[in-house]
Amino acid sequence: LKRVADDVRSIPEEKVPWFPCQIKDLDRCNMLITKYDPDMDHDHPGFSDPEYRKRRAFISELAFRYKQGDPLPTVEYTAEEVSTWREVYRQLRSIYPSLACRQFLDGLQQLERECGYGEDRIPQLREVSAFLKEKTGFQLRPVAGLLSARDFLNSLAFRVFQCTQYIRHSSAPMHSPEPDCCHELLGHIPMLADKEFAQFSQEIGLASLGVSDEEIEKLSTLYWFTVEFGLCKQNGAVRAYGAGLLSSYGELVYALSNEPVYKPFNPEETAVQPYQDQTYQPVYFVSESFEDAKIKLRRYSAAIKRPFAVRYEPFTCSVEVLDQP
Ligand code: NLE
Ligand code: FE2
Repeated sequence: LKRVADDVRSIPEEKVPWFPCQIKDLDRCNMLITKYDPDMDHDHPGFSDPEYRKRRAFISELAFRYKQGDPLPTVEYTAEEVSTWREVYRQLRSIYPSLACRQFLDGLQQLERECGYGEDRIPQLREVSAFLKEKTGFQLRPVAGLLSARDFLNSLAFRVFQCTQYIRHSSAPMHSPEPDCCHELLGHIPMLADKEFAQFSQEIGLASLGVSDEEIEKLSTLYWFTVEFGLCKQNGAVRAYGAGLLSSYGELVYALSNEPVYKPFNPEETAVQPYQDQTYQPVYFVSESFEDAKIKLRRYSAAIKRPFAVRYEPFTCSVEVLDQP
């Protein structure tokens, strides 16, 4: 039996939080967490740089105005921004071959060959989105900053990746506490070009639709220690697959040194591990393989209880809500 989201919301004994059912509903998934942005956070390297804050406000405006289906905005990056990108790209590129997982290296090579990735210019979201669409069906949507976990995860259900477009402050190229285009373009995009990873990302998204705040908190903690900061074994060595590591020279080197604590990845334990979002992680979870992390996280997501089931309908890019059989 088919139901639409509005019916589900009125099931009397279960209060189901609103969730997007059509791709255009993502226009409502825009709740920002502003605690780390340069206007709010006194420790942000851009806090006392009015030029930087003005630039951020300008780029934010492009994201606020964006509606699903609009062409993605292009940004003409300044020479200073390009030079920050160059520094980040050059440093990271030199250590990827020995520290990044195979799937990441494959994706990055394709982006360098087919999508103009390199140190001389910052790729535009528009061209990257077109590239991903062909590889895995993922598309990008501009976002003004760090999004709430629910809105971010819900978007993945539609193979939409919400992507920041500003760049980190030039004084701190090696680590940023908030996402920026270096983090998205270098950390996330190469992984999203992998078919299996894309499928797995969408499944996490589908699992997040309409679940309680407690479940969102656990799911986003798992996301944090895997998709953002995950390590895996590959040919006997530990490698990074998490985007937060792959976009931060400082933390990538740190995570693969013998300083931090490693724990084996286990969703039940990982989901309740307190995490650090201001500086390097005190603990990293290592999976036996990249595939192992994927299977375990997928199993965890699939087991989250809901009074209904969802099915993604690719022809209309919409989610069907079904009675739990
Ligand atoms: N620490 C990451 C970086 O420097 O690129 C960003 C993490 C965003 C969750
Ligand atoms: Fe991220």
